[in-house]
Amino acid sequence: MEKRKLILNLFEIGIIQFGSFTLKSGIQSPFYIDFRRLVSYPNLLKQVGLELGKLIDKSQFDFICGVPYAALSLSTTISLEQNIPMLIKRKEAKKYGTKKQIEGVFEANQTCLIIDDTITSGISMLEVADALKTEGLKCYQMLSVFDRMQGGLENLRAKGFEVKALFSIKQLADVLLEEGKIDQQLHNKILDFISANQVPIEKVEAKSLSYAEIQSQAIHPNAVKLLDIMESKQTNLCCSGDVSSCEDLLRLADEVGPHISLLKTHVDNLEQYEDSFIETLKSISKKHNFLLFEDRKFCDIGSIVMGQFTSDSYNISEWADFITVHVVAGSSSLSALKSTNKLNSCGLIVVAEMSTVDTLTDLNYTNKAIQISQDHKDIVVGIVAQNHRPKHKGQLLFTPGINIDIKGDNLGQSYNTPQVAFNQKGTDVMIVGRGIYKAEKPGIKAEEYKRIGWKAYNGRL
Ligand code: S5P
Repeated sequence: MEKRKLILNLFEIGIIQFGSFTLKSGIQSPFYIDFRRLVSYPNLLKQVGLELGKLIDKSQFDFICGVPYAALSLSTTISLEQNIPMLIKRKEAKKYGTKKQIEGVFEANQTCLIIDDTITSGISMLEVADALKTEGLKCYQMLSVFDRMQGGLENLRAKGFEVKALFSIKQLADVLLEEGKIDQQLHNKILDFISANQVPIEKVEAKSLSYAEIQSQAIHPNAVKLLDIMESKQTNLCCSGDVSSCEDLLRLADEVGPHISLLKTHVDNLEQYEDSFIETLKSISKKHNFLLFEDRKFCDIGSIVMGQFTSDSYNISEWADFITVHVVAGSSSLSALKSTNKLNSCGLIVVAEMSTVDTLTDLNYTNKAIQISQDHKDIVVGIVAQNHRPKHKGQLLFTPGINIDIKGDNLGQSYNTPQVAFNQKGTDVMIVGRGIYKAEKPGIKAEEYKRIGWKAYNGRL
């Protein structure tokens, strides 16, 4: 079938629609492409499969794999038509059993072509490529029906993939204009939208995995536990309870408890600290189902951090689900903490980059801290950082310096909004202190942060 005819047929069945559509990112788009409708038109599905098939050379790969769900029917069509074995990427990784992300019969080092219906930023295809790589497969080529011309094709090529698309939004708009299906004004609006909404490679790199995907690769039991809580309570909020007395902290914990997944403490800042305080805090954490994160930022030589972690005065190793560590002393301090045998019940969070305006954590330091975190992936659940994600896919990014009302505190702290943190920097967990505990009603404020944070996380997927 001629390409022009194919475009007109796709337009007729409503796969290409014009109007005002709100995209997942919140942006208004003058057009919408929905290939999921194609399964209701088997003849047309077959035609699209045939046209895509003309763009591939099956001697160059062993399998094809469609990006779920919309491209599954396309890959099946091509697979049947050309007798090419198929693989299926699970949308949600299995929680139990093999934890396998790719279904099908394959061996390490075999190659796979990835198929999608639409390229926007390139992120979805990259995620499938990552999942294939994790299973030992190789991927060099990608194919899509449609390119929205928003930079995705270039992003994927910049990452070294050979990418082809059957047609672009410009070709589609040109055909529909020539055939009188849209007018010149709409044609201009489409092209203006494309040039104003390019997705740069930096945004693609900041894009992080879904919580389910992180959980499927998480190693430490507390990371798995935390992600379970986040999903079940629908909150990625860590409240930093930096109040000065135990009494105030217990009150705060009870108020914000229903809205948080984690409570962060600085117990050495608390007046009137008594051992019984921790017992009460633990019971509040059980009641509201959140975990405890002591932000002690251990940073000395191995023999000292071991003592600080296990000493009687705060007994941190006995109650904290997570602790922060600096790696300024090198990876040996992490090995020392591990040798206490207390890290099965407590995960480490490495401070890789700080939020202060004059921080000394430059790129060189941050990269080394991320590398050390990866090297210790059995005990490190994630990193604290602003602009960098952990290397290991099962580790989380925790980001402090979040406030929806102010930009800084005149003491060096600088703030971002949750939207910036989740959508531009790929944050997984936001840490909010004064934004919540200084509010008149911390419980209500925490609920507001919870709602904004969850929405922002969903916007990045
Ligand atoms: O870089 C950092 C790392 C941390 S852990 N910047 C930070 O602000 N923090 C902590 O996050 C800090 O110790 C404080 O407990 C919290 C931020 O509090 P806020 O009141 O500024 O939201």
